[in-house]
Amino acid sequence: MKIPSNIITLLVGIVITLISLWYGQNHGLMPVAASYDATQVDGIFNFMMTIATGLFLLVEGVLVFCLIKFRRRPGDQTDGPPIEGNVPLEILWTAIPTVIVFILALYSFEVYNNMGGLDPIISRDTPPQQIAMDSHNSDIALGIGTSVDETSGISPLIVDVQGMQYAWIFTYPETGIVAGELHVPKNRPVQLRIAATDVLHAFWVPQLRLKQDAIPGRDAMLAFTANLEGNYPIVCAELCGAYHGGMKSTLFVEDEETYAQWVEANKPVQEANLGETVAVNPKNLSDGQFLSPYAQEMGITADSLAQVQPKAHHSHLGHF
Ligand SMILES: [Cu+2]
Repeated sequence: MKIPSNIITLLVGIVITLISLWYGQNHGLMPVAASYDATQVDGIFNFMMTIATGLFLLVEGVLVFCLIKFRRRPGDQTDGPPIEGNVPLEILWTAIPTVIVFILALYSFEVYNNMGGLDPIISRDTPPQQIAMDSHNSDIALGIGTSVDETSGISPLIVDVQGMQYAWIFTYPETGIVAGELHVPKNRPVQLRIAATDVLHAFWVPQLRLKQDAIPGRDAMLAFTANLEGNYPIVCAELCGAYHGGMKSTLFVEDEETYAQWVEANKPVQEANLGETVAVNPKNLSDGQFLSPYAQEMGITADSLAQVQPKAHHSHLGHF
């Protein structure tokens, strides 16, 4: 019994579709998604992967099939049949990619808009003069703004990000912290104001699916709400000089408590009532006050310091 060829074509089509749908969700090419935005980006990536898998199987399948089916038999010296053009086929294989590209364009625009790509402005909680300052030298705002899902009434954590040869510097206007690592609490909207001091850099966190050029003299922003605790690499993704490859940092997404502890441990010293002065005369401080900024990271409190070798540093300072 011979199975009709259109039935075989249908079955092959179903198998290719099923394999494509499965592989589109199980390609394993992406790192974990640490934000809702990242999940949306994965949606479009998986969709493109599904289409690409189907096309690959179709094109390679036909190729391999034809290689075997239409191979030259022994003793066959004839030419192949002269086939010239096929208008319906031309129309079909122009129309299908056109439709696919249109769907992808609409889908990606939708995702970009959802992420805040059309609205990369600093949130309304920022004082107006700050907004004016941020946009004074740019006609078009760059980056990804706060998305609709992120404007949930929680004031965003604003961090100034400076790219320089060869490091990232993170300044927190809220607490005055300056750090070489980026710490953010989970589920709180974050707005990064990104700039560069020397040459082009690019701020990239694969797990957030976000990348933004850092441009000297021009501000850009990236907004996101991380929803998965963990440590993620921050990579400079723009060749910026000899040590570009070493321009790496880490994004720490932490729970509220861990983040609060980090803020407490890294707050500038003047927060501890040492006044606004840049230089503090240590003679006016008790032992505990003098040593606590240095001992804090070791988990030693001012009280326990006071019990160890009282007046120790005064005796040393007496020589100056
Ligand atoms: Cu760089």
